[in-house]
Amino acid sequence: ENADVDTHPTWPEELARVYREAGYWRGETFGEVLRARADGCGERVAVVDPVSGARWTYAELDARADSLAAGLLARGIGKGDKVVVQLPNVAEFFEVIFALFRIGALPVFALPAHRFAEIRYFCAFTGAAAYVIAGEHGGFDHRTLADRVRADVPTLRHVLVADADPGSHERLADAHAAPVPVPDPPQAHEPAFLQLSGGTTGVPKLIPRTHDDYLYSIRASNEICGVDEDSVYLCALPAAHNFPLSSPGTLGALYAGARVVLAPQPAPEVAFPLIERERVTLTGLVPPLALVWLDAAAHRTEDLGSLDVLLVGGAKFSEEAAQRVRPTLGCRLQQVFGMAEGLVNYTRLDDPEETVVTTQGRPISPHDEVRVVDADDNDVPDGTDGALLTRGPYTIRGYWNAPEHNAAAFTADGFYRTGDIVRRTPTGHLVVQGRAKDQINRGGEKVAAEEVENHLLALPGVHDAAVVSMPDAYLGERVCAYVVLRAGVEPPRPVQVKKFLRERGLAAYKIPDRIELTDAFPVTGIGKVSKKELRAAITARLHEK
Ligand code: J2J
Repeated sequence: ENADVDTHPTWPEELARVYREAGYWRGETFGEVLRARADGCGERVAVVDPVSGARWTYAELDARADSLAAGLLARGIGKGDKVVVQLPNVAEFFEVIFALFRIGALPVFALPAHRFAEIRYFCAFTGAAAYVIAGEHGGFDHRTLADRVRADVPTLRHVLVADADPGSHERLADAHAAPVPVPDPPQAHEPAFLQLSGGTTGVPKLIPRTHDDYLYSIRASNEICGVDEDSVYLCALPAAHNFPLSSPGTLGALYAGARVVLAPQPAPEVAFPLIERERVTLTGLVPPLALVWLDAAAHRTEDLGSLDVLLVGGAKFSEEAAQRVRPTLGCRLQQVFGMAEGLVNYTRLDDPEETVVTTQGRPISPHDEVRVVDADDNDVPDGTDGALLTRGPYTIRGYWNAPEHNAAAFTADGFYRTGDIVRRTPTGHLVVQGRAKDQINRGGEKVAAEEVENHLLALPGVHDAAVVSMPDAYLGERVCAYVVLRAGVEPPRPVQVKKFLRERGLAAYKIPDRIELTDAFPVTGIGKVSKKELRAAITARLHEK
């Protein structure tokens, strides 16, 4: 599984030229952007971390990125190396990623919820040279996990811990050194990092995003969401996720010379006081959290008057909930339908209210090509449901080192098959109608059915497994696993199955919420497991009660 060479398809040269000439790709890198802000507005506060009390200015963040870059180079980490970054919402996240951007090493963005199964895979698959963690987080000791991964992955030479007690590893704070010139700085057309795909396959796919393409999406997002140097962005979702990172997210705020405030948790008890104290102007939430905020706003007393824009995306936001945003939170709503692979759609701040509450927005760029097609890839008329295909100036042409999967996930002419079923309105806005990919969207957290099925098949006594979504009033969907046992096997209790998966090191959000034992799976006409029937069966069962 460990590839020696980095490969992935990229944009054809004639289109790359169009994107450059349109001014989308400006040949600028993230490291240079931070330097320019440090030069232009160095004394302004860039990052606020209420847990550590850090309030880093642009000049400080810039200096920290430089000294960490020097320390990483001294440890033999340099251009093209991969570094798995698994940090919660702490200021160090930014010094780490900007240090890596500066030396041209690629952060691999893990989520705090990931465990041994995911982290070991990211490290092994990318041949990661280092892994950056926060000692303990959410009651879990990442240092111990790092020990296990290190024993398993020979390329992993460094574990850096952003915490006072690094255990058997090295303290991130000790990895800073006197700044040195970077020998071989990255170029803007090269990948800046590997982002995680929501995934539909047995193992997660990695997404190479270039400085050029990502900076374009961020700059354009800032314009669409009204982000300027006076904005204050509250990062309430996990910072490494593509939505809070780039839509317009923390990187949008930093691009604008604005301020990022890091919420250690998205709960209203934590986030509302931060909004009041730091005069937050915009933030992004997944629909279940938006619901919690809407309910909490009725009884909490904090002044949320500074909040101007709430972005909601990652999963479908219901029209009823969308209608409550303005009256309840006193701010404007922007729906955002995006994906780590690229394409991001926003409702516009000047769209009619009807459009804002009933659609998931329209693409960022005039150069985003969007097709809505039937099963034979023929375009369907506006207003008709179809599969969404897209290509454009910030949508990848292929996953990192995944040629076989790329052949299925992209058309021959480079359109990404999003797996989303949408309808296009006459104004070009998209309404998400469903999904044709084998994935569960658990309140914005994506679970690849096949990945969970593979883990279930490792449980002794399991003959077959099929993982499907089941409806849920709060999360939209939850994860249901149907399991067929071998003949004569004593049926396990659901808690035993869940415990088995946890012990294998699967992230908590992927552990099935419900386990259904069955004798056989319904099959389709061509003999495949009919997930449609399984979804219908579990939905009916839930309604029985
Ligand atoms: C329905 N489904 C949605 C929405 C994403 C901004 C916002 C979100 C993401 C993200 C992102 C949806 N309504 N409003 O990267 O920059 C589902 C679709 C999509 C998948 C992508 C961003 N917004 N989705 O969620 O890579 O199925 O990115 O293809 O995690 O989430 O998931 P992900």
